[in-house]
Amino acid sequence: MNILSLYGWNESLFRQKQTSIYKDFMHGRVSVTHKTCYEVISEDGIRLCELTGNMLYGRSSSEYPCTGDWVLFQPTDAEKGVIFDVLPRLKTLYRLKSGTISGKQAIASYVDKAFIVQSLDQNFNVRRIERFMLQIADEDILPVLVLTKTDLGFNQDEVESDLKHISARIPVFFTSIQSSESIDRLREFISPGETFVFTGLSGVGKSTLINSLCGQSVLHTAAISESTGKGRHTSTRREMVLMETGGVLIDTPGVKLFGVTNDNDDTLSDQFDITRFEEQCRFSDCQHINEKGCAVIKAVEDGKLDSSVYENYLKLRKEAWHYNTSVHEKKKHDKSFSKMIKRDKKTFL
Ligand SMILES: Nc1nc2c(ncn2[C@@H]2O[C@H](COP(=O)(O)OP(=O)(O)O)[C@@H](O)[C@H]2O)c(=O)[nH]1
Ligand SMILES: [Mg+2]
Ligand SMILES: [Zn+2]
Repeated sequence: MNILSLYGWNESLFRQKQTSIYKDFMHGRVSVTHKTCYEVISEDGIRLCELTGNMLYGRSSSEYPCTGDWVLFQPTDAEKGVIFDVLPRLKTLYRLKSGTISGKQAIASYVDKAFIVQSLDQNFNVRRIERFMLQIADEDILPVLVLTKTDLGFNQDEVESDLKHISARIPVFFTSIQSSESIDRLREFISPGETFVFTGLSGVGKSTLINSLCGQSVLHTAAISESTGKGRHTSTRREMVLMETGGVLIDTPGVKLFGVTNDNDDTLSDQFDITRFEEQCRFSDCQHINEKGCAVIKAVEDGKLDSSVYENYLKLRKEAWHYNTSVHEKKKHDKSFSKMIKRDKKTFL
C-alpha cells in the first residue's frame, strides 16, 4: 500500500486535486502545525512547508491549513517546500477560538471518527459527552466514547445508567493502561486508512492511549514531561501518528472551551432524543420551554425523558443561538464597515 493511502489519500481526493490550478504539484497531508510552517507528509517523506504570500495574506487565519488537511506544495529542497493550495476541507473538528465569541478554529480535518475521551473519575461528565457529540454531528464525524482509567475503581451500574441514552446510539469502550485487552479491543476497532481524532480535557489519558495503541512512546504524556523536570508539556501543537496496523491518530491538546457552534435544530433534537416527543407537540414551531401542549415537557414530567438531558438540551441550544447571532452580527458589522469605507473614499478622495 502506498504510504499516502495509509494516510487516507483516495480517488475522490485525487479528483479534487485535478480541479486545482496547482494540480501538477505534489500533494501531502499536514501532520503538525507550527506558528508559521507546517509539517507535510508526502510520498517521499516529511517536509517543513511554508505558505505562499498569496495564501498567507489572501485568507483569514481560520482558513490556514490545520492538522489533517491535504495540501498541494512545491518542494524547495529535500526537506522543505512551499504550500500553494489546500484541498476543500471536509469532516472537520472545530473549536471556538479562545478569546472570541464567534471565531471558529479548525483543529483537525478529514476525520472519520472522533474518540470522545473521559476518565472514570471526577472528570466523568455526561453533559460534556452530549456537548461533544453535538459539536461533531453536523460534520459527519462518527462519535465513539472512550472511558479511561477503569483501574481507579468506579461505580459501573451508575455509569451505565447515566449513559443509557448514549450507549444506545454510539460505541462505548472502557479502557485502562493496566489492561492490554482493553487496548486491543480499541485497536481492533481502527481500520487502515481511517483517521481518528482524540478529544477530551487535559489529563484524561489521550496521549497515554495513543502511545499504548501504537505500542510505543510516540507522544509526550503528563507523566513523562513531569519526570524530565521541565514541567507539564503545555505545547498547543497537534500531533498526528500512523499506527503500524494502519489508521491515523490525531491528538489534540485539552480543549477546554468547546463552544457549540451548531445551530441545526434537527441535529440538536436528534442528539438529545427529543425528536420522538416533539412530533406530538401541539404547535409545530414549539420551543419546548413553556408552551401549552408541549410533548417534550410532558415527557420530562412523566419521567420518559431525563430532566438533566432536557436541561442540557436547552442550555446547548441557547449557546448555539448566541454563537450564531454573534456571527450574524459580525457579518452585518463587517458589511456596514466596508460600506462606510467606500463612502468615505468617495467623500474624501
Ligand atoms: N490509573 C490510570 N492512569 C492513567 C491511565 N491513562 C492515563 N493515566 C495517567 O493520567 C495522566 C494523564 O495522561 P495523559 O495521557 O498525559 O493525558 P492527556 O492530557 O489526555 O493526554 C498521566 O499521569 C497518565 O499516566 C489509566 O488507564 N489508568
Ligand atoms: Mg496529551
Ligand atoms: Zn414542545
